[in-house]
Amino acid sequence: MGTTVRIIGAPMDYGADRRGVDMGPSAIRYAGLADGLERAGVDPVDAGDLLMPRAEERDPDANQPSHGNAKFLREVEDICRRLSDQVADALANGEFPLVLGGDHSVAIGSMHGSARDADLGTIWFDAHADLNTPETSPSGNVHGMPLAATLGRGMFETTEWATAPRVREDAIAYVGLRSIDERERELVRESEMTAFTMADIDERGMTAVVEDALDVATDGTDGVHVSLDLDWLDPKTAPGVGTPVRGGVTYREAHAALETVSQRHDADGILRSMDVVEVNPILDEGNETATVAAELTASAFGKRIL
Ligand code: Z70
Ligand code: MN
Ligand code: MN
Ligand code: MN
Repeated sequence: MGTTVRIIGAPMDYGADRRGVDMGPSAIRYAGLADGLERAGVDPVDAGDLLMPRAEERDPDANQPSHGNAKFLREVEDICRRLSDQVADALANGEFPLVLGGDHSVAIGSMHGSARDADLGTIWFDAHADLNTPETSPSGNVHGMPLAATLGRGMFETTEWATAPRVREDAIAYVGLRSIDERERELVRESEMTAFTMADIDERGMTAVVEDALDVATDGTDGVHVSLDLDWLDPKTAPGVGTPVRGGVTYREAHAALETVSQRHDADGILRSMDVVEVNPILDEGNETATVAAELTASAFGKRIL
């Protein structure tokens, strides 16, 4: 019997400016996620989607004053609390939690759930650093803040997410950064995280960079969380995202990256949880981005060409 992968849909769009990422879980399923996982040799079980109120019914600015400009923070917290429980449940059942976003603020919940009983390493595949705090964010969008929330930075110091100490800052590796806000740059530089940018990938090649990222994420940890933001890819390959940034990774580099993760998992059993986020079907062309998302997920779980 192979690993059971519990698919948890988190159709959350409170963290982003553009409506549409709430349709991500549905689009990724429609693109053949379960089939791809079966072909990879794992057993998918679908837990369905978390229920969430529609953004139109809520006031984006109804935050505690202590949380500054972070829009819909109360809603994000409520959903991430429930998501954290689902992720922890899956792990307690011996299943692998696979979270489908939704915008990237869902990672606050998945990492919190995954780090309850383990020192967690993290690989963050993203064009963006997602390390803004409510103080530094230019947009107020929480999808630009999940790592800051998880690490309890700035105004997030007083939130419950700051009590996830087993997310190990020094075991977080970014891969593919290319769009960092001015004030966020300092936060990245001052952090204990390791940042591999697009320049590193150009210079050294994707597989060498991902091997290094895996070394960072596995050093002294019990397991690795992989967070895959589809805007990591070049917009020509993944046009259906809210914040496309040119100069992203290619289809082949992306597969090489997830295959490298999967090979390390085959050898050492390192993977613990994963999220696939920021697919926006409204902005997509023929569900291409969701299809790439489903294919890359299958690669992460061991699907091979031959
Ligand atoms: C910008 C901000 C972001 C994802 C865009 C953008 C952040 N740094 N994150 N798309 N997933 O508004 O904080
Ligand atoms: Mn992101
Ligand atoms: Mn991004
Ligand atoms: Mn803490």
